[in-house]
Amino acid sequence: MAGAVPLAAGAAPAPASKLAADPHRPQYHLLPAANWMNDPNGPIYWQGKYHMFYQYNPNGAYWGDMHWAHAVSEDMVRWKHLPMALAPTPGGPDKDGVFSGCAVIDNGGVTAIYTSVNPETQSIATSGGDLTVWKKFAGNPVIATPPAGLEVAGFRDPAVWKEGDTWLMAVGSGFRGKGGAVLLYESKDLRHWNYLHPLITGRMKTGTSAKDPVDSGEMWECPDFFPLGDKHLLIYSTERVVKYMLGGYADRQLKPETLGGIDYGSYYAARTMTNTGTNTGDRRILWGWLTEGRSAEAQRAAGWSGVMSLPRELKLLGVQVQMRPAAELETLRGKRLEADNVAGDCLEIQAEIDPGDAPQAGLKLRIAPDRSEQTLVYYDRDQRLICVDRSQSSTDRSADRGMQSGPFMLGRGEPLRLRIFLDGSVIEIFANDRFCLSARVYPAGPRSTGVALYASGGTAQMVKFEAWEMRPISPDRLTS
Ligand code: DQQ
Repeated sequence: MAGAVPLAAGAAPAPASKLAADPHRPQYHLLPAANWMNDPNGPIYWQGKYHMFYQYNPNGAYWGDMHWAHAVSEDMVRWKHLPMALAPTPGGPDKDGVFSGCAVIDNGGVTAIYTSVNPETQSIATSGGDLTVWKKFAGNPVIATPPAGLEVAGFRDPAVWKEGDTWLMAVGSGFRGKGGAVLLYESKDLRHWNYLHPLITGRMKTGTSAKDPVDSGEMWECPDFFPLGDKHLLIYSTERVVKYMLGGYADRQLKPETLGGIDYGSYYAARTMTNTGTNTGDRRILWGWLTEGRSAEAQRAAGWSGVMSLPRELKLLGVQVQMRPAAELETLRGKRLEADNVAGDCLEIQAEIDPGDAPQAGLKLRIAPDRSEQTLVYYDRDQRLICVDRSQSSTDRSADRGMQSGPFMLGRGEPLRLRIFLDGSVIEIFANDRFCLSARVYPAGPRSTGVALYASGGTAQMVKFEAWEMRPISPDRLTS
């Protein structure tokens, strides 16, 4: 895909051979052939294929000049890059960037709804067939200003769905000094929109004001809103994490009952799609941007930045949001590894651990033969957390070393069930189908690939353990 996009003058592309040899570059996650990517945009199942668009900078491995890049897949796992879908139009409302948004099926084709900048307004573009040719609507922007009388902290990242014959749009927003919000619009034709009211307004903690309203929670980015079981789920990104509200939906307002985290690690700007029309049932699939954990200089030097998460299936179990890796990922499993001989950086691991009397129990990953590097993933019984300790993940001091953690509690007698995907610098962790944390680590040693049980302060027991080598998704992924 990057090959189809001219690089900006002066930008030197990282040679494909360098990228291919980079041990930190994932092998079975979707990412562009080079350069920067961030948010998933408009994932959609259309005419028998899954299409993924995402924020992309063709000029290098840094954020800027936002485009919508495009990839297609038959199974949500193996991807083929296609030419750039949407680029800024000089002199147009999106001249300074085609920011995040969604895609819906309408009128025999696909309509993308996205944010144009500057200023932030909402625009649309239409396509059909293989979705490689897009036409921007001549009347863009379709929403030219935030609602009259509202002083908003931001106005972007539309999510659109249909109720009966009415289209609804949720726009990420918020109010300075108060909190984030999702603004709700309605339309009959995707072109003319009426503002209704906030779908939901958040209340920020007092005294948290920051320069950037996203850091303080005064601005919610990338909302997505949909039915899940007999409830509705809102996901939104703020304060560098993806949160959710689960509740009822009445009078076109969300009545939240439960709040939670979608992922407590290096994961942002999540967005979902349905599998409606596939032969695998009507599933709700979540995608997110795996952010980097190393310096901007290190990213530029590497020539790439950002990775798409693995597809995650969401379900409602009682009042619990269940999150599981999509079953299609099992088709990537290669050689099965014996428990006493597991090593690698391109693996799926399933471990069931009885923490016993150990206040901390889990796994050590990416262990160096001389123990100079290792990453700990464990349940902390007393603190009721799942933690990823990256303090010894890399001897390279430019890599993030911070602890990552999120709230989690095992029931009485419930074992810790970890499902972990290792892929270069990516560690995607699923615990007991109800907790996720995606971490990025950059071990410097080529042989930092060991895996072992971890327990501290007591004795834990491995009840079950299975692991597989994972196959790279496409030999052309690195250069196409
Ligand atoms: N990224 C996009 C915005 C969005 C942010 C710009 C979230 O539309 O708010 O690249 O990562």
